[in-house]
Amino acid sequence: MSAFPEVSKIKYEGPKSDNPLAFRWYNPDEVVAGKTMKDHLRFTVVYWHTFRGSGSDPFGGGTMHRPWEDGTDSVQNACNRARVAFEFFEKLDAPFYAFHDRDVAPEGATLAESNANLDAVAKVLKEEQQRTGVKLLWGTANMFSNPRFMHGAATTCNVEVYAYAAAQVKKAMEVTKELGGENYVFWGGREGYQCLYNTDMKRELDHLGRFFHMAVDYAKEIGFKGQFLIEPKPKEPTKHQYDSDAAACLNFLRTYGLTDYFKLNIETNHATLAGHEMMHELEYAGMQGALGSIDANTGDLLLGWDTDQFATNYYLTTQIMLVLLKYGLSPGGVNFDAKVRRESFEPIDLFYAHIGSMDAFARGLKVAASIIEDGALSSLLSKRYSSWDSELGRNIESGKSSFRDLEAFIMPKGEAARNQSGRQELLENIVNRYLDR
Ligand code: XUL
Ligand code: CO
Repeated sequence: MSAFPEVSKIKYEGPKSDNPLAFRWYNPDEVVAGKTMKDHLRFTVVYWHTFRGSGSDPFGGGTMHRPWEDGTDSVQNACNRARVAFEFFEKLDAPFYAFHDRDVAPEGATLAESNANLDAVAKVLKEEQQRTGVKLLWGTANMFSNPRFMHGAATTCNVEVYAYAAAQVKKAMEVTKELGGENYVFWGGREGYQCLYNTDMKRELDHLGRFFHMAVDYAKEIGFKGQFLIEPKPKEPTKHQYDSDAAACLNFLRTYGLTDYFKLNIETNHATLAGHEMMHELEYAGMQGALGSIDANTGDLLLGWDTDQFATNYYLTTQIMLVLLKYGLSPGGVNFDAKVRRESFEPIDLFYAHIGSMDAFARGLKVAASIIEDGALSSLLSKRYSSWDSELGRNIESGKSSFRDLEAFIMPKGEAARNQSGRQELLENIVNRYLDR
């Protein structure tokens, strides 16, 4: 029985279409900058918001109308929900999905029971993957909802909780491998602190480093070839998350000798919570060869928390695609870690939300590709640094110059050459011009 009988497979109809259940920009097989849109964007639906989101907020309970739910936390309901999820992925033409272990299967009374539940649902997920061709972008473990993780998981003060977390990740990695997951994500959950009086930060970070090394060792042992990703976020639920931003994550990975094994999964709303533009976080990760994947969403300027909204702003998606085209994304994807508003409670709203954001990214891709192809920004950028293309610049960049050499160069001149304009407004106008096309 269909859960979405009023929706057939979403198709591309072009920018003039006013059909809300059609793509206006996302045309999967259209080639842009040498690759199909489908291969550039690798759109991914998240299980947690889309199929487990209740619409609750700190002021009120769930609002979502999900007629396929039977109201129980049974494995049977979870298996049925999995079939509904794949009907959604298929109709939306989304090539990937992503999940936490506890989104897809209910937690049992013991770890063994939880593992058995996960295996039972994973069997259905595998069947559905084979039936539809939809693939798993990444798996992860939820180590933040259960009260046992109140002090964290890999940074907890309770060594038995640490052992539990290790066993949970071990299982989540096995299931991710079994389902052909192309990546495995670690979002810090409750890895951070609320109060420094009760926190041994050095000891907690050492434990986190050990945890990741054990994950790397276990991946080698079972032959899991997926990319490990860390997802930065500065706060929420803790007041200070250890994986605060791309720079903090890379510093951590370098300190603990983990840079060869991890890349970053950059999320828009996490970037802005950290006081950065998404473009900054992407560029910072990209320039160090550590851009792995993105969690595509957006925050609200007027709300100071992680609202996880669907991104519909072309300016934002153009900026994101400018960086993704520069560094590439595979084996990562554009993962919609986004939820419909609690007032948008009907199943059809899930389609509107995803279609709109897929279109926004497809449009951003096309605009960014034209900007890059025409060198519209890069010509002014290289001009801005052209003084470094001189002998003086080359000597500094190649490490040949000393303070004495630079003094000997500049002293006879008495003053440095005149600066040139940064042309910021012109560049912003150029981006708008491409968006107008
Ligand atoms: C939380 C968040 C998570 C991760 C996966 O802010 O973004 O959903 O993406 O654990
Ligand atoms: Co996320």
